[in-house]
Amino acid sequence: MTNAVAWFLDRHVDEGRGQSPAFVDLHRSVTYEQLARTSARVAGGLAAADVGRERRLAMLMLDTVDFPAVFWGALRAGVVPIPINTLLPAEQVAYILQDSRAEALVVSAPLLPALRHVLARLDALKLVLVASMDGSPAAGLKGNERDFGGFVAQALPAAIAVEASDDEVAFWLYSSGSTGAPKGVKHVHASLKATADTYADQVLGITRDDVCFSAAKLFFAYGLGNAMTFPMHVGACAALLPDRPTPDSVMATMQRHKPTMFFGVPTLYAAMLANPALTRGAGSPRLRRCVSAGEALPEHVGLRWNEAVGVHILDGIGSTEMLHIFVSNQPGKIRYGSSGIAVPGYELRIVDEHDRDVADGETGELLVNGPSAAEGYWNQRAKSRRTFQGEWTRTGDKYLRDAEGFYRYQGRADDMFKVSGIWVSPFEVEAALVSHDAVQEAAVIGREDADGLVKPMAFVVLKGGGIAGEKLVAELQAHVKASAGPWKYPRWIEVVEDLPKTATGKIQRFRLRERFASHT
Ligand code: 3UK
Repeated sequence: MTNAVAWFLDRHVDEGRGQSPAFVDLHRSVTYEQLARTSARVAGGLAAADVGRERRLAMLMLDTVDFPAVFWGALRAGVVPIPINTLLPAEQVAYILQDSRAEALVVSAPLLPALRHVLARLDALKLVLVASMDGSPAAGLKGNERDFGGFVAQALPAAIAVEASDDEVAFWLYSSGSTGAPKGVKHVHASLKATADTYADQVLGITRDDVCFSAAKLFFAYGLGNAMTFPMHVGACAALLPDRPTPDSVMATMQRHKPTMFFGVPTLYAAMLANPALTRGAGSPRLRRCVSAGEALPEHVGLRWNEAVGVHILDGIGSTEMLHIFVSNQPGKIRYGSSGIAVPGYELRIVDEHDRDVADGETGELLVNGPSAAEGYWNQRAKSRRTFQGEWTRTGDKYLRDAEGFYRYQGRADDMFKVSGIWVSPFEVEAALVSHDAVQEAAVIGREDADGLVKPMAFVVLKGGGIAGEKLVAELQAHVKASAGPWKYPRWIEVVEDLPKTATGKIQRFRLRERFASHT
């Protein structure tokens, strides 16, 4: 194989499917041929702007038809796109831009105002393109900012895609680790097709007639497969929703585009079940597959969804490091409350602390061997060596294999946890809390809410040993939302006199966790 753009995009045009719809969003739709053309112009424009091969292009983009145009345009030119979580505070986006030394940035217009103040200090950044939501010229641009649509219209299309080997790094995704700073995960060209050949073909059974809708956004590895590479693998279509995925916005999208495949996170499934407007098919009479990933799907959510909607949810575990799902429930082979079995093409081991395989029913760390493992972390040699050990990738997840051979999630090997499918590092929330004047010390754990879904809970020691009124609690929550990220705020805050610590002063979060019925 060569450059991944040849398989996912150009092949469809060459084989006469150029007029098939590829993506549709709230304002626009594009065919495979239009996407091929636009991406060729993006590639030509990048070359003209002297953003060279192997240089990085950051994408802070909401889900619109421009997203695939930028991603494939970059690959066509050999430029490395880096989709970034659009929910991150500006400082964290700045960290990623700096760490990756991105030379170009494409930013969705609604996200620009909050980001502007950090852009000036990024020396490597020489091209800032602003994409409106509907393709009209972006308004109110300042300094060297350029309208993305204008950039595309003026660019000369690149004649051909650059040659790339299967093993060449194609794109990066940033993943947050337990020590806070996110790590650039480098993925090669062949990995995109590997996830499509394994999970999309053999678990989902995707076909050209499918319409994919992922509530999880394209900037996540999960969304990138669900709503971009999987449909493009077979010449199918994806419906994109740039807005926040609430039960209402998701159901409206289901009714409008009648997808056959829907991808969400457990929190969203639970919220939709709580919505009285939920009907069979969740608004789409053609719905045939529902997928959940990002965190464990509580058994009762799966069962209730199947009863109400009439379609099973396939829970599966994936990671940014493995690009997509490698253990999954499969049509006709579902155990709710488990992550399922190995996806064809992937091998699994569960090992103890000496890397010896454990017996069925015993808990250990899950290791995975498969074709889509990342090449490593950018500029993080020690972490790369710890995670990518020869053919095996360490997941950092505790699992057991039950008597039937199904893999059951038992929590993280570290203190990290997931909220709405997105990583939360307790360190990061604690740092945000102690940056508030009233807080002396803080410890954060994941705690299950009434639906069995994990949310942050904080234990804080106040300066001067005070107690927290409702006003202070609300203030601390707003403070964390603004400085760490909106999904990271503690839903519960308990004031304590001191925190449990080891002799060396490390907070013993497990002692706090023991007080709550959470397995994380
Ligand atoms: C946890 C799960 C239990 C687990 C992802 C699908 O979530 C994805 O990638 P991330 O890098 O996080 C990876 C970690 O998330 N996890 C994910 N799915 C499940 N835990 N049950 C699940 N079903 O700790 C894992 O190590 O954000 C999901 C596809 C691609 C992805 N990148």
